[in-house]
Amino acid sequence: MSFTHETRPDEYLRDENTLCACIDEVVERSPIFDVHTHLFAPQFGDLNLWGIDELLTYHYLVAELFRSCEVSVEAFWKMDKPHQADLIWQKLFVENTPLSEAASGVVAVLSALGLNPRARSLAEARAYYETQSPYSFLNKVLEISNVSDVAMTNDPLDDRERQVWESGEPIDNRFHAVLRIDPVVNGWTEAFPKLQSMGYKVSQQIDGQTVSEVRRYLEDWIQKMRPLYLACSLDSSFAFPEASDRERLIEQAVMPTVRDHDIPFALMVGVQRQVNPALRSAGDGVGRADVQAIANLCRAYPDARLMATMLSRENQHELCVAARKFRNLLPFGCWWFLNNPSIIEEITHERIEMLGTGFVPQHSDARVVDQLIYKWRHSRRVIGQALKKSYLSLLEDGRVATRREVEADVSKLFSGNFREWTCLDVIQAPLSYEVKRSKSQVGDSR
Ligand code: RAT
Ligand code: ZN
Repeated sequence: MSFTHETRPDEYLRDENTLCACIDEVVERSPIFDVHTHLFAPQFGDLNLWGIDELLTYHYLVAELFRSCEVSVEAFWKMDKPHQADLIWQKLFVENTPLSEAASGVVAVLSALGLNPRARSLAEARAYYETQSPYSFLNKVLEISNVSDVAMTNDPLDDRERQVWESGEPIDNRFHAVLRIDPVVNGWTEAFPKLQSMGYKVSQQIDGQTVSEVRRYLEDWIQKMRPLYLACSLDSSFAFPEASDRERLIEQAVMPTVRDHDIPFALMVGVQRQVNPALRSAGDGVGRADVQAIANLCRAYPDARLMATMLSRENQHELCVAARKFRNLLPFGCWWFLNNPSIIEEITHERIEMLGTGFVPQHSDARVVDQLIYKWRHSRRVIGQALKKSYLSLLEDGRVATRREVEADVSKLFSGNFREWTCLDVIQAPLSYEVKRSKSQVGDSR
């Protein structure tokens, strides 16, 4: 008699081998909700990046190129994308062994697609991609990586993106909007003329009218995009409270809006933007930040749901401690420079030890569809390792776990915690959305 997943009786995992085999299997077949990416649904046309040239010109690899050859940064930026990709392939994959995380990731993608990762040129890969179409390729990648849902990063101030939202074209429902507010919060001087051109009566000075108008902007785009959450990256100097435009905007516009709409606010803290501007998108760095700023926000807004990821490895333990103190804080992901297997395993284990399963272990940060394949293959593997360590120590301590428990825990980590945090089913239903919106009045103070 064969059992389906639902009808199979539960099973005690009494010894190390059975336990580890079960964790491997469950981790492998549990679908992922990828909570932070820079991917776009195919409806966004050219913003939907995929294919060998995009894969190889990923800014993580661009940064590595300049350490592996003498080409000048200026000469590189003058090349067109296929030539940049050829150069990166030659230097990082043909002349060197692709051992770094970003480089070995490309190898994993090529192998998964049946392409030769030792090829001397990109001819075979280019010929393969020529035969693919955006939709069927996307479907293939989502299937290989077992990713069910993808959160995008959406900026209404981007003209190309705004057009798609304004066209009202339905978006592939595996993709979910996330309203990114970096330009407003971090670059008000450049952002306010843009908001003015969109009809918002804002001024450079963050006065009462400007605050109301920023709230109107956020409300309009919450209506249009139905985002899962609002997100902002913050540099390592981020403090709360502080005397700054950034603080005024967060306190007077962002927090009242997320509270009224009952939408989480995700803080991504610890970047040092453009430490080497010549490298453009590859020129950002990392700095240790102050977790107190996040704790202060959690304390000031106990009814807001906050998510946080921090870029510095040194901040991870303090972030776990903050999450133990504030139930309105959900740590998520091993962000960017932390998205390396050795670090993901360490951080995941640390989080399990301090938070049980109350966190979101990883997001891919993929910019190119194909990257889902390697980013999730690598992350799944090490999240599985971290889980095995914890389950084995539980076994040693005298508690035998069951298969259902493993399934439930993995499901929380891979999608359930995030779905619950974002009230996914509620927030995406237009009716309840209207109800929430009616609570919201521009100009409310906290
Ligand atoms: O990881 C990245 O690709 C970075 O360039 C950033 O985009 C970062 O993830 C961010 O969202 O700001
Ligand atoms: Zn990102």
